[in-house]
Amino acid sequence: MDHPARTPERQAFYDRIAPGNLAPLWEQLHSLVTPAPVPRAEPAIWHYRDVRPFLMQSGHLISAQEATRRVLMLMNPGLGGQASITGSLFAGLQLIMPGEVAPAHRHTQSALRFVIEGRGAYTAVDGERTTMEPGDFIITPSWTWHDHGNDTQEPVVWLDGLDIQIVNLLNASFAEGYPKDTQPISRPEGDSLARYGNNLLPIDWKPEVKTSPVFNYPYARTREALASLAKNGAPDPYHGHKLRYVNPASGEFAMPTIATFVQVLPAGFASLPYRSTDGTVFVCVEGSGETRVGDTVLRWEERDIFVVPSWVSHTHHAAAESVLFSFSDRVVQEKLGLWREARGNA
Ligand code: GTQ
Repeated sequence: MDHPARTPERQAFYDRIAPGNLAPLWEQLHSLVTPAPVPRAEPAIWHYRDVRPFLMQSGHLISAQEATRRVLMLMNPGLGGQASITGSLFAGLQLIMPGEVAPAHRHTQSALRFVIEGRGAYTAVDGERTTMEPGDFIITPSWTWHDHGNDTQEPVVWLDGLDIQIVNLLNASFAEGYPKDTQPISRPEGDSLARYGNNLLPIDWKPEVKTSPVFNYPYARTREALASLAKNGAPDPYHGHKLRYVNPASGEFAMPTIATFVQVLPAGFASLPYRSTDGTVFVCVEGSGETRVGDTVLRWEERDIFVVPSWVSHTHHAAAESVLFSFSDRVVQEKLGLWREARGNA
């Protein structure tokens, strides 16, 4: 749709009103209110084998202590240097070297951690530590104290996903450091999972926050569920066998601002075209294959990270049996009544 002609008389008017902080909507209406999403984010992939050498170099360049968080941000090439992987979400790869601590702090941004390489590092959230294993999905809820540490002999790397752009859009960012590097531990490891993660809840417990009380969803359990699904029935033609991570106290997504998912695609499986309004970040946890995103083909293998922007039709093709973890802002869009999806070529 064209905007109306810009006659000299109209231009002179626009120039007269500009100093008064005014502008004509009719010059911009159709780029502001578009008939369908026009994401600036592009389909993109980060191959872990290419990124890992840079991550390890960063490990010698700066300590986790000095950096506070040693993270290489995944910069969507369409977003012009904005620290985002989609229009609304931040992603980065965080490295903790043996013996290091990433000092305790808290912020209103929520974070997810998806463990990519190494095992045995810990993250502590509000008085409880959890040991990180590859494929674990770990939550740092808004405004909770958190520090990370690595007492093992190997580097540990995880993918961070944060709602930084959402919080900043709303100008609701608060952050502060803890007076010490590590926070005191008040509960034994596994306490949250035991209390909240077994389809049981403490009798008098009432949730006080919107985030799941389970803060580590261990991969071993997730993988077992996926294996049973794959054995017990046919895959969905669009998603394969796909599950969402839930908050057991509410049945909602595990986090209030970031929706998380995991799916298994059988060997040789090719999904039908699908699109939705939530730009989505995928991690290949197991297997290999490719995802066609519009005209772009993204070929992935284990530990690769790729992004499908909002409303771009895509299909997955799994060469081997594959597991994909993913996250998006779907939970926000659903709460606001904005989320849409389309199956097939609709
Ligand atoms: O681990 O607390 O990737 O505060 C970005 C900001 C990680 C963290 C990030 C953060 C963190």
